[in-house]
Amino acid sequence: DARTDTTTVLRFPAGFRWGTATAAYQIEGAATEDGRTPSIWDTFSRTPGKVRNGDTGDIAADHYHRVDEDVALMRRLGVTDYRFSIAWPRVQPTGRGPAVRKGLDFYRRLVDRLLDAGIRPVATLYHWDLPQELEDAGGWPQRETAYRFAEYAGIMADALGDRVATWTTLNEPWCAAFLGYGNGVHAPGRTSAVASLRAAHHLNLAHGLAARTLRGRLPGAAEVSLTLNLHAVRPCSQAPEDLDAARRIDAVGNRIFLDPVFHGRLPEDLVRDTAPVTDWSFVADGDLAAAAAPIDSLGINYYSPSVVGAGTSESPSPWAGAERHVRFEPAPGPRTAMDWPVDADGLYELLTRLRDELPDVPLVITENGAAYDDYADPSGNVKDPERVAYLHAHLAAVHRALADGADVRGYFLWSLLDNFEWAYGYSKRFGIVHVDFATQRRTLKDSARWYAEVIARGGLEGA
Ligand code: GBH
Repeated sequence: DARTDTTTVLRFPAGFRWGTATAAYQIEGAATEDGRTPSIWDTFSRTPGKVRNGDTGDIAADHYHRVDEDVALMRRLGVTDYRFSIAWPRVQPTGRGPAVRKGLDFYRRLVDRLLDAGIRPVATLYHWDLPQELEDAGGWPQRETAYRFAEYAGIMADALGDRVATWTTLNEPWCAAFLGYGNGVHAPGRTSAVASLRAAHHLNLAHGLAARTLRGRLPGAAEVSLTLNLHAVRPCSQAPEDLDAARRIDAVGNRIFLDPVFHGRLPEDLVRDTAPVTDWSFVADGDLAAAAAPIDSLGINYYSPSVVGAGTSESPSPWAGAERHVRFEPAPGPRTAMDWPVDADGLYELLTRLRDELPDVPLVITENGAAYDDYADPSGNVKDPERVAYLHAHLAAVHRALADGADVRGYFLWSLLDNFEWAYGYSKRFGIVHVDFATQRRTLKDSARWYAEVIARGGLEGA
């Protein structure tokens, strides 16, 4: 028909990895089963006023008891890869000492089911659920936590290293440091600029120590990675003071991780900007070299860009002092249910920047997706047209970046399932599979069927 005549296919490279992503605390539930102890997110979500509607991850999407069903769903979608995270307090409840067998067994079972289904497991070691005991001992602002993390990484490499091909140390250390310890919107809910900078440094150190441990204990072909939520920062004008605002956010949002991890150094301008907060004397000799342990790829989570100019922002702030110099402007155009702007060009900008700055580092989109309300049509189909449009636009941006030389190896859609959306609880739905939390019934949304078609054809229908 006329439509097929005018439709071209934006084809992705052979071997491109098509995945979905989730995180342990957001889907597993079973918060007290089989020896799992509280993480900082259990404590935080049980503290009145921290999470919308008082929601917790106690049950979540009950994935702990529904592994077979959830892997079967992914098999229907045809994904090649599945990115999940391991709950540290399930495996090593106090953050120290020997592993709990039942905790390891759960992940062994998950990985076995994935391999049976022909789906490549991609494991993240830390997606924000620090064992509460380690927080009680000081949490990420203390360097001891980095050593504990490297030990836990070794436990997991020994337990699953023969079957998990890709290991990611940390998910979004920016959020862990600055939302957790800076503005307190995430667990553990502390509000201290110096604590957030110390946390960022110890997360970099933890990443590097864990990457070295993994490298030493995994088979040669295994891939070691890190996932960052890089901020696509745009100055609102080319005026020097607006450019300087963008530079500050780039320093404390992006280069604070990129420079240690890929170059073994701290950004000089960051050290200067944060002089009123800290002299960085918690950085010991050798830390930055340790943070720069070689890795095989960089994961990028992208949702929306930030437009900034000279001015001030509210406090408590996640920006470690930059809020006294930087104003965030509402970006124009449509928004998701999170009120985040829909702007696929930001993803293209990020990927081409990394192509230029880190030309030898393979890139993987480890999260991209959107929250929208869905609705059932009269025949019970779950409709989510805005999500399909969002995903289409962002995959087209990835395709454009590939065509322009960015080395993008895969795309993981956030998220497989509706889940516990952190401070928003269950009020925001990111899944391509609808979850009725009262019954735990899963129903594919239109976006899931659309994604399955994209994967099957190896690309997008263009205009
Ligand atoms: C990811 O976080 C998480 O990895 C995932 O668990 C989560 O469910 C998903 O995204 C959806 O939220 O803080 O001023 O810079 C993304 C967190 C949200 C952090 C947007 C940066 C921008 C506003 N990012 N946020 S600001």
